[in-house]
Parts: sequence; structure tokens; C-alpha cells
Amino acid sequence: MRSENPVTTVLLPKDGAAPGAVAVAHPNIALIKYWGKRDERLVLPWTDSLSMTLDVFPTTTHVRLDPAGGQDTVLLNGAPAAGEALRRITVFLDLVREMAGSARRAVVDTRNTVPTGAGLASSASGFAALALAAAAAYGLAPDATALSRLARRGSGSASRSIFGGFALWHAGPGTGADADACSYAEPVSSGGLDPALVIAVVNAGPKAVSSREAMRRTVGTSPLFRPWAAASKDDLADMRAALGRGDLEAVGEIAERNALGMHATMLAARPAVRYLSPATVTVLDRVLRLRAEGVLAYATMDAGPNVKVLCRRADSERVAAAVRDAAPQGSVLIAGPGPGARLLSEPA
Ligand code: 2P0
Repeated sequence: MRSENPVTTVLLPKDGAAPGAVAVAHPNIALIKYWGKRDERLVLPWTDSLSMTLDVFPTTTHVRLDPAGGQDTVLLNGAPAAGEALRRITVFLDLVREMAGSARRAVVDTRNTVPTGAGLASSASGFAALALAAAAAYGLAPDATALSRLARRGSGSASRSIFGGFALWHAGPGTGADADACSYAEPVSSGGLDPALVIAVVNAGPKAVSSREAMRRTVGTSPLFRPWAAASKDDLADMRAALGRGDLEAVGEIAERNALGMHATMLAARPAVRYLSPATVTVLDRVLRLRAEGVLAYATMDAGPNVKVLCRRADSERVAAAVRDAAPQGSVLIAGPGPGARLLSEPA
């Protein structure tokens, strides 16, 4: 497994220089899901979650301080951001400014290589890269834990993309400022496991219900939410043990049951949130058949219809071919464990 502590290279801007920094981060896919916040403003989850950072779909983000600006300027894939996307980034930059004791506005240029808002974790790579670049541009030097906490405030799953390989995000206890300090991700060892994740993109369009709204509705109305959250604690303990011994079969079984349980909580929400489409179910059926054929293959789905299939690297081409056959209208790619967030250039 490639796992790096990426954050020790953050440098303070040199005196008198125009600060600016470029950071890159990769998305992550949760094997134990984060679904539901106990504090919306601080982005504190109800449950711990555990993920694998990918080696595909990086986000690259450039942040520089604007000498003249009266407001933040944000470019998303080259186009000016507006509405909710701009608001979320500005609120995040306000937090960084508060930490840095600065009132200066920023120019943010961020480029995703993954479809935005399609349940492919663009907000995880996006806010991890933004946290690292903005912290450096404003002259902060957070350690990895502080950076994970900061990224969490942008988007919960971003707390995990600070780290490469496998990462565990602690929900932490309590509420308020104390809880804020205790909710961060850290790398976990994977017992030498180096799996592939075959990603079946059956629909790359934006989702009808944002994950933020879907979580809110699930926590507020689904009678299955609390039982799932309780079961997820056991899943996490089992997952850590399975990862520790590098047991792909157990890791896959636990990941699949945890994801299906999460979707069950949404289906029981009022009104229901259903991200899974007919093509999703077709791929799930194919994954079951792969197992019947003796291939270790296990599915997980996030806030969208796309399916990620965990398998051995040696089986990944066979799994990809099977999934491609099952969903010929979609696209399929093979990912592996990827690196943590890192700075490409530091303040000049
Ligand atoms: C996860 N997902 O653990 C879960 C599983 C989707 C399904 O984290 O509201 O974009 O910004 O904290 O991180 C997607 O939610 O939500 C997500 P916010 P986020 O990966």
C-alpha cells in the first residue's frame, strides 16, 4: 500500500512575497460509510467511517491572495463558480481567514478530473486540495490532523482524502468546540492489502438530491438510520480486523453490507431518497455472479447510481470486462490505492 503523510511539507510564505499555493488531492471511496451529521455547521458525523483514497480523478487547486479583491473569485474547471458552490467555498475561506487572522480575499482556480456532483467523491478531493492550498496561501502550517479537521469543515469525506491508502475518520465524542478538535481522519494500515476498485460509471450526470440534503432527510425521518449507525460500529471493528490481516474477502463482505445498509436507510426516509438505478442493480447482479464463479468481487455505492467493485488486482481486468458487459452504456475504469494530498508548489 502506498500511504504517505503528505502534510509535513507545508511552508510559510516568505516575507513580502505574493502568496499562492497549488495542491493536488484524490477522491476516496468509503468502505465503511459516512452518512449523517450530528452537527451541520461543524460537519460532525454520527459514525466513524473508513475509506480508500484512489489513484485516479485528482483535483488540482491553486489559491492566491487577491491584493485588490473585495470578494473571493472562484473558478471551477475554468468557469466562474456561482450559487451554492461559490457559497460553500467562500464560507470555507472565511474559516481559513479566521484561523490566519487575515481579511484578504482569494482567487481560487480548481480543476476536477471527475464529473462534479455525480457521487464520485469530487467534494472529497476538492475540499482536501482547497484546504491544503488555502492553508499554505494564508501562511498556516497545519499538521496532518489539523489539516484533516480543516478539510472536514468543507466536506466531511474530504477529511479522509488528506491521507493516502486507507484512512479512518473518527466521529469523535460530544458537541461543540471540543468535539471539533476530536473529529479527524488518520491513516490505517491495511495488512499489505493492495486491492483494485473497478469503477462502473453508469451515469455521470449530477444527482437529483445532494448528499447533504439526503443525509439530513435520512437522519431526520428514516426509522432505519439509528439501527444502521449502530451496526456500522460493529462493521468498523470487523473491518479494522479484516484490514489488519489483509483479508480481502472479509473486507469486501463488510464493505458491501455496510453500503447496502446505508442505501436502505435512504430508501426508508420520508420521502425516500433512491440513488440506485436499474443499471446499478444490473451491475450488482453481475457482481453476485462473479462471486458464484469464484472471483472475490464486492460492490459499494455512494450518493449516486455508480458502482465500485472491490477485487484483487489480479482479477481487476476480468471484473472490469464483466461489469462492462453488464452496463455497456456506461464507462469502466480500474483504480487502486492512491496518495494523500500534497502541495505542488508553495508560496513564492
Ligand atoms: C462517504 N458519502 O463516506 C459517504 C457515503 C456519500 C455516501 O461522504 O455534506 O460530500 O459535504 O459532508 O462528504 C458524501 O458526502 O458530504 C459522502 P458533506 P460529502 O464517502
